Amino acid sequence: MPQAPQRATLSLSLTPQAPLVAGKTVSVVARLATLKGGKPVSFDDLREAHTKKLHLLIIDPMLSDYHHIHPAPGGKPGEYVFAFTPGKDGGYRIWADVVPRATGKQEYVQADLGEPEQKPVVVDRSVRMSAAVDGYQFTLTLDRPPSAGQAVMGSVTVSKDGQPFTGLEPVMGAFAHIVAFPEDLQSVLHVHPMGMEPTSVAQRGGPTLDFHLEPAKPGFVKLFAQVRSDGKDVFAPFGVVVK
Ligand SMILES: [Cu+2]
Repeated sequence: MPQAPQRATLSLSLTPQAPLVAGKTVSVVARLATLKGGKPVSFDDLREAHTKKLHLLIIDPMLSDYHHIHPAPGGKPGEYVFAFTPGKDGGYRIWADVVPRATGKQEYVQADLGEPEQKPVVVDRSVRMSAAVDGYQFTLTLDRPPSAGQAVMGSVTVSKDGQPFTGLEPVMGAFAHIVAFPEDLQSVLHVHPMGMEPTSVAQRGGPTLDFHLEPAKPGFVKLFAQVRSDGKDVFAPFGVVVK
């Protein structure tokens, strides 16, 4: 069972170099620092997790435009830069998924990018247990109706042209990454399939990826499964309601 993330010990600030406009790429400077004392946090202060030291999990308030980005170090200690092309106008919420050397524990550091939405946000709360993306069909199954504070076993099955797909390529040291966003955007969950993780780029996975999920609160949760095939990342969206 994945360990519950640690309370944040770091702060994250984000400075887009231009206003966010849907479809337009903007350069963003991110700064990581310790909450106590504001000391810059550089890559040397972070441990690698899933082949990267800093994963940014990015979502819009309508839970429809998810990005997973790995910034490069910037010019100053604790500074990082990345290019971001929003699919939507308005603001985004970002979590830095990191393991500080100081604690050795995974934590999610939250910050907002761009202007928060002025008008009330309408989230599509429909339950979606299947998705068709880029010619792949994805099916999500859960071993029980999800309820708050209880672990649920999930599996995502991938097929192509009606056949089970077994050509999933390793992506960030796993055959898939599942990220869950509760609709209140106060937390995030990043989990990986159970079982053997790929040890070489030549290995292939699928069709079924099993994982654990322990939603903390009741309400609507948007899930994204990220897999890689033919060198291209594919993101499959699902929607579940936690009791
Ligand atoms: Cu990542």
